[in-house]
Amino acid sequence: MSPQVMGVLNVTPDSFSDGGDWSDRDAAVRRGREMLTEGAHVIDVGGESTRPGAEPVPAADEIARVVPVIAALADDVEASGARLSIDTRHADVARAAVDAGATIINDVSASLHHVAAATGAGWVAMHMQGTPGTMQDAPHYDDVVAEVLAALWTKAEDARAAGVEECWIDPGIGFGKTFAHNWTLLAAIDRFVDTGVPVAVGTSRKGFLGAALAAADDTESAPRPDDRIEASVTTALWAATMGVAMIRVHDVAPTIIALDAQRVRSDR
Ligand code: PMM
Repeated sequence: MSPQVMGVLNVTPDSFSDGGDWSDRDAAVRRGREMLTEGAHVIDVGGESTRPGAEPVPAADEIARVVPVIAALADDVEASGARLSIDTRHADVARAAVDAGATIINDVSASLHHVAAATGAGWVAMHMQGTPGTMQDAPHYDDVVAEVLAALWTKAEDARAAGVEECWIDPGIGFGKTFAHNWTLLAAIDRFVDTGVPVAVGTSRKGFLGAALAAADDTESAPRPDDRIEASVTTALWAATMGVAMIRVHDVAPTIIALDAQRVRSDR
């Protein structure tokens, strides 16, 4: 079965790829609707950049960015049978977003299961070593797959015990990970799938893809994030092949075309 596609909608001035593109409310709503027509299953609205070194945003500012966009998209999302998620680390933001119509908390801190339990929302527990401010200083693991897997398994168990009915795990590509860690996690993503907890993954436009493209081209300078689409789609297909159930992407249309082609091919 093809994975669900979660389209990224960052209502931020400073996200690494689409920062500033949708920080105007109307532009964000237009982009959300466009992703729905492209076939996105989930629209993931975020109001705080988590790129390495990003400054934290006060919860009130984050709420002011995301809630109007979620509220404006809620009817369209429901009409197309899709869902809204809130990408946040903050309980107040998660609650306000669920009140406005989000049904998934995409939790990059993997600490908000109590909000999911209290609201009945789904919960994505994403792994991060450290915080966005410091996570890329010197990420270290003895065994990155075993450690990330164990941490996420514990989070999923805690969530289930607290009454969360819909729980996802995500290895957090690029969050306190070297490029080598990212590749190792992707190569072993089937071990996460084997837990039986649905797996979400986000590789879209990330730095390790830029570095791989630069190396393949024998150049020092990585292509810009929006020139990493083919590499993003390739890793999305890999994840789908390995049984990942949700792929988080900036480029919804090419990802869905590639996933559809792969499904048709495997159905024959
Ligand atoms: N990556 C980013 C933000 N949120 N959420 C999940 N679940 N998984 C990810 O890999 C992930 C995420 C990176 O920032 P972006 O919004 O600029 O892509």
